[in-house]
Amino acid sequence: MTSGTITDGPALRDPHTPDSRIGHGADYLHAEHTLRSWFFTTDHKRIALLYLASITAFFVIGAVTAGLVRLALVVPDGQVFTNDTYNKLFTIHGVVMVWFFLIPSIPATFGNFLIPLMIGARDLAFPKLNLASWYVFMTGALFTLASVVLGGVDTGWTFYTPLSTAFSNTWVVPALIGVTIVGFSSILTGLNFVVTIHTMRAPGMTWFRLPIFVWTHYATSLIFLLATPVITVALILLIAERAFHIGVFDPAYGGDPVLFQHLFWFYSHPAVYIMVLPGMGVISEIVPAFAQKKLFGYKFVAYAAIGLASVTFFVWGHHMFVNGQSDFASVAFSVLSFAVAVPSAVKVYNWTATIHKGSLKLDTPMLYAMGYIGLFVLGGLTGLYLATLAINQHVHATYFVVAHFHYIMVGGTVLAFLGGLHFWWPKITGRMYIEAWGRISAFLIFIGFNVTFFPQFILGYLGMPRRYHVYPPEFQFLNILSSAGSTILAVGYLFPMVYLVYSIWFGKRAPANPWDAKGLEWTVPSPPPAHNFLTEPVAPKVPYDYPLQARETGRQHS
Ligand code: HEM
Ligand SMILES: [Cu+2]
Repeated sequence: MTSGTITDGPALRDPHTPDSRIGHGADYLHAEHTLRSWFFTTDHKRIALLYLASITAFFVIGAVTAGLVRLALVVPDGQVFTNDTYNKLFTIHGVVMVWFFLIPSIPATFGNFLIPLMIGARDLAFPKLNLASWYVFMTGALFTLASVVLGGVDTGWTFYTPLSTAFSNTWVVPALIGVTIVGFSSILTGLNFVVTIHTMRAPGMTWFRLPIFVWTHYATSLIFLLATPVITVALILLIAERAFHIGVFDPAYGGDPVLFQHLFWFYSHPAVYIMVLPGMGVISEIVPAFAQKKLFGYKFVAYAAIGLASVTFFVWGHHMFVNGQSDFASVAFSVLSFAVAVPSAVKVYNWTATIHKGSLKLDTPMLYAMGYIGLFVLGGLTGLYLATLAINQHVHATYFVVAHFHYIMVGGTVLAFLGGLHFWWPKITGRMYIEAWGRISAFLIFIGFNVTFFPQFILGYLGMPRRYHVYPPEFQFLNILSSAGSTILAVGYLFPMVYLVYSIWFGKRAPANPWDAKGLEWTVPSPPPAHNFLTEPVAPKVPYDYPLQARETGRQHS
């Protein structure tokens, strides 16, 4: 890091800052006020907030379309929307949630905000590139949303050929261009994180003193760098195929539609871990803080992040068990998919062991963390069902799959995102939210989520296909239950949007470390100064230096 400039408080301050601002610490929020200072900022913390605002807006679009899909499914005869509108609704929902919410959510907001603070750095390695990533992201997202305004897309978020090339009459090309552009943003962010973590660590911040949050973002960045180019190429080929019939995927021109699925899932399965690993990083920070206990098996948790990031590249074929690949390939992909359970289970066991005999504080972030662990376990176990060849035959492309991936992605990523948002909210904004409201909405979300998605496991098992809105009347009860749950869930999501925003103006001022948490980000004031550290940061000798540790069990903390 650029030590030397970081010596003492006053020396760090911008000489042009008026004295009145130095009065309240010239924190990053108040360092400058103009709109220009936000849209051309190179401060990783401000860029994090640009992302936070953007992904929140996209989440709202995704949530509203989900609500409409659930509304349509209340009746079995498909009379609420036309077939065409229904297809467009679930496509927008999936596209927006995956590409514009889930993938950027934790890395682009908390990763951006926290990685430099956690490793004791002034900023990311390439601050201008960081700002450029946000502009690239917004350009891509607006391209795709333009296709919605023009008339919508009906291919599903997976853009499978030949539907997306030969049969769909909708605005596939602008949607694809947007998603392709957003991929570049991921690549730039991944590059920035990898270089930052390698080169900008404060003196004494060795690899095995890094918070797990940083480890998981390192692993995620490797996936960004290695997998995203593949989807970029696949989507460019798809655009070319649709526009010029070049014959890569369309059999009529000598292409192969299954090839698209290989390329798509070679990225999109690892992308599941782009969504899940950062969430695991968040949980690994929250659990020790609210148990006041060292993270159990730190090194195993760190290795498990790299393990997951590696194995995830070898399982894409589990999406294609019934779409034409050799039996040998299917067996291999099935076995490899089971292997993913090992590092996942390592993490779950280590969080559980950290909670065990801890001195638990059940504040909002911890409620989210515990909800996360439960839902992730259920999502993960049902993944093993799907990886089993014979069971997959039965439940492929049914609501069982929809339930499974929502347990992983909403139960996992979204709960971790909300847990992290509450955990670091005092640090980000300098204000406390009202704890009672936080707990109420955590409960609503947990209950609403399960009422929405658990019935879908049963629906899928009974044979209700995904992406259909006309279904046999005997499935109606479970569908109504699911739609009712989604209403509770929507209220649960709405609450934080209100009370968190309220807290920005009316919340109590936050101390530097409201949770007695460890980690360098808690040593700086809330909100942090524009330049992060007023004095040279000193890396803690042990990560997660909490008072309690797992000695009672007779095991040595690693
Ligand atoms: C408000 C809660 C939500 C409800 C009620 C909901 C409902 C649905 C429904 C009904 C489908 C269509 C399934 C089908 O027919 O194939 C769907 C698909 C999907 N949802 Fe959600 N969802 C919700 C939240 C989310 C969230 C938060 C995410 C991601 C962050 C997400 C990601 C997806 C994806 C990726 C698809 C796949 C779309 C496709 O198959 O084309 N959902 N969801
Ligand atoms: Cu997969």
